[in-house]
Amino acid sequence: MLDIQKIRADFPILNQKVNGKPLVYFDNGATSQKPQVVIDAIAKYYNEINANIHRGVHTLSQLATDAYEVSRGKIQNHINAKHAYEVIFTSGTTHSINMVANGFASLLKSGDEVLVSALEHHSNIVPWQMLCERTGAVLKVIPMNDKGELVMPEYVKLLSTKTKIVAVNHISNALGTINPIKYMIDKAHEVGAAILIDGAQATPHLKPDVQALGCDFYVFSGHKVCGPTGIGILYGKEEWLRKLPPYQGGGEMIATVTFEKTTYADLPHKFEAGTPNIEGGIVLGTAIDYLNSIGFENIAAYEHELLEYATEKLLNIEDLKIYGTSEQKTSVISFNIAGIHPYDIGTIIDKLGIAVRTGHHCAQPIMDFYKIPGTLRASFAFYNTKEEIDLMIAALQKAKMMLS
Ligand code: 7TS
Repeated sequence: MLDIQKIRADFPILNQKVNGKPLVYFDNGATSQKPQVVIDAIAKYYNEINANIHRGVHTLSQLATDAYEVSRGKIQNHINAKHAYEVIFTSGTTHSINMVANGFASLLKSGDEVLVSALEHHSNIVPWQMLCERTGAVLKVIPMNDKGELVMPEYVKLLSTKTKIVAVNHISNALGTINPIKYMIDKAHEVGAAILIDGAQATPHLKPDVQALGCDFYVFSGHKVCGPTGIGILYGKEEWLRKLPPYQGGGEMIATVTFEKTTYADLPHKFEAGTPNIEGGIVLGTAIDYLNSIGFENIAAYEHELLEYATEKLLNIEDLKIYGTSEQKTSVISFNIAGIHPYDIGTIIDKLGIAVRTGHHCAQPIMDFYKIPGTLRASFAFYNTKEEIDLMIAALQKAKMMLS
């Protein structure tokens, strides 16, 4: 059992009032709030060890380098990567996906196929479209059903020896669907395709085991797991990271440079050109430690309780429809009230202190599927409470009265 009040005390922002009302922060899918240990670790880095890494012999540079590499090791342990050098620091999920898609440009030819799913965030669609435009490869889409689940028999039918890479999210940001990724990874490998898992929405809720999953790439963002913005992870299997060309050229990614030829540094540095987000990399390790101290099993169990509680309460509101009713679902609820634009409701409940996201959630194809302009999305974290859900329900009732 989690002591939620004790956990809430770790997050100074949660004590705030917004528009004169206590803040109810239900936009965790967009970004998580930060605990004091993370905020302190940022200050500590700049107060005590700020220096560039991997280049100085001086003490501060060594301290910063050590802290950065210790953090890489923490991420390695957390996701159970075989080697620390399979963990590449990036600026976030979007950057990680672009790095892989860009690398595949050297491996694809006209007529090859790339599979994405109907449930993807734009950042797991657009880089693959760009890759297809560059190479003449064809983008194919794994369809979804009304419940917001991917249709596995259709996925299997789409796979062939033409499929070179599959890119699918672990959890949908717009609907909360948890996809059967282990099955999808195994099926991709049966036809010799690589597979990238977008873990941006999964990593706040569960601990992925990349070796047990067997995925070729797993990517996520620091800011959604209680870490800072501007830092993220690209996990890649060693064989793939060796095969892919570097994304950017510059300092720290080279072994030797002459005007005739450059040879690249070994992993992970081959993919980490330039001065990275040093503080972000170090503090991501602090954030992961914090989440592990709470425990992902506890987080999942408690968030599931919040999901069930909120789902039941929301469905009591007349004319309210929930989008995304998969059996396997995380604590994300997308919904609309008939005849009222989600933006109007979002604006009114913001005045009452409730922060939810409104719109297409960077997943326009999902909105097109349901033929709606967007939804309201409440996404819960382990520091939210049932009392906050009650406040949201009351605010929605009020908004509905005002707008209908
Ligand atoms: N993939 C998924 C599944 C996401 O949910 C997001 C961000 C991204 C990729 C991109 O992550 P970034 O950190 O590189 O921006 N999702 C959301 C969201 O649902 N609301 O705001 C951002």
